[in-house]
Amino acid sequence: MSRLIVVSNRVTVPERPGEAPAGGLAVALSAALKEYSGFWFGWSGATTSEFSNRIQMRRINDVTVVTVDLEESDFQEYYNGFANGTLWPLFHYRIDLTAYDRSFSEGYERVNHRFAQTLAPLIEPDDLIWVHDYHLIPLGRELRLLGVTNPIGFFLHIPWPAPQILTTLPRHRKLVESLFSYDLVGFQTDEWLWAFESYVLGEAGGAWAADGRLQAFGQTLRAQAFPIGLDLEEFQELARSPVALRAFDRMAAHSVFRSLIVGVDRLDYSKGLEERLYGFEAFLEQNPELRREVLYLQVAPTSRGEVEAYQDLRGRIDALCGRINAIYADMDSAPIRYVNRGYRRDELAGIYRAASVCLVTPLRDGMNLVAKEYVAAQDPDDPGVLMLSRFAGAARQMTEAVIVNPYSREELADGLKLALSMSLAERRARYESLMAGIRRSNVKVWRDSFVDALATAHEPFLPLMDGAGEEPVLPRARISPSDVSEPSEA
Ligand code: ADQ
Repeated sequence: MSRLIVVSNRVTVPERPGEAPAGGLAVALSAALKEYSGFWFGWSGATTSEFSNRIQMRRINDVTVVTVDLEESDFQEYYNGFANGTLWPLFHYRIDLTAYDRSFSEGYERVNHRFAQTLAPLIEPDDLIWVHDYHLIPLGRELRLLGVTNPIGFFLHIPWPAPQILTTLPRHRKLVESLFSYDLVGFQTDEWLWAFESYVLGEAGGAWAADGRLQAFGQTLRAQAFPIGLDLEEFQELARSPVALRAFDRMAAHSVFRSLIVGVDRLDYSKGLEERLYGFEAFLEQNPELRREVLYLQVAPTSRGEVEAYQDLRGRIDALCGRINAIYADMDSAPIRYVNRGYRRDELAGIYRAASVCLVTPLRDGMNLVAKEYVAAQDPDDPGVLMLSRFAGAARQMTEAVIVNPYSREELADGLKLALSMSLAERRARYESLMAGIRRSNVKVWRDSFVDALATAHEPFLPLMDGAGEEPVLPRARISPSDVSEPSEA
């Protein structure tokens, strides 16, 4: 069997089961890598004053990880800058928060080049290479330029924006062109896939090839949706652990005679936390008889705290929670408990199980694994209700949740009331269908279907010759440029 090399910005394998890695990508990848030989390559999380190609190799919890440090200026321009200050807001439809600085994109290109230089010597002829997420879009092209001819796939964990949004990026064409160095490009849902196809066909002058591949920029690729799932067995095991049971008991004791409503998110503007709080406030306003009957626990650890938009958001959330509690609290109770820290995954499992309702209401989200974790942690005999934004990728699969528009506080308030008053029979019926979907589309299915598709999407390269027909100038092109009409850059 081929080795699988997974590449992502950060490499964060939990040292022990239950420990919280930093976000959905890490959770999914450490689960995916356990059954393959190969390694996980990426940034160590440390910065140095000067870049060096020196790698660190370790084996953590059955996964081999190979890491490299970043130079301080790379970290600012690539990570805080282009990845989290430009691409993240842009891909989540927040052009009002997007930084369009040129130096950021230069840092982004530089780090992708350095990653490729460090990784290329570690690649063996039969390896499959799987690159993850918006930090590393140009990595495939950089590897190709260094002569890597292995199958290389790319998976985007976040949404792909509509062309009208993407074209606000000055070098959008270059970014999309670099994706065509991959054999396979995967998205979470059909919606993000269609947005990508729409750019390629409408903006880049691309076309469909007869075999269903997309062609543009003198190259072809296969694009497909691969919805990410949970490692269900692992998560259910965590939910039965003593740590989870203790967390469950603590939450149950704290919400006696009250229904626990829970939200678990990174403190990120894409997660719709402010809108959710306004919705909860509307619910309290409209349902005075229920004010003492509910406790809303929002767990939201600081994320990307060095980026200004995140600092501003934190200030607004603090103020909003304080204001709502000041209005609706009594001497012995307050409706909101806001916790600005993360919890271990096993503790979260216990908290989910104690909650009658989970609010997952992002304004835009690639998938959202919290929605799936909440359902997986429920007691089948007395399950809670998932309230889910229609703008989360998960809403395309989890149609039996209470689906809401997070921009409407009335809809949030009505949805919450519906969820809290739902009959046991209906909760069970919805839970059964949701669980069937989670079982069907788990993380192993996601991983294996991507890896299989990558192996078959790979095509031998036809070297593209320069004008004189001597040296191959771009050894990766698979179709002649004359097959594709390319409009000039706008
Ligand atoms: P994230 O934006 O990080 O991931 P999500 O899918 O919800 O979002 O994953 C979060 C993971 O981190 C979950 O496993 C959750 O348990 C954990 N987590 C979240 N908040 C936490 C908290 N407050 N304390 C402790 N743990 C917490 C990105 C994309 C998503 C996509 C994933 C995976 O933005 O859309 O679903 O990658 O592809």
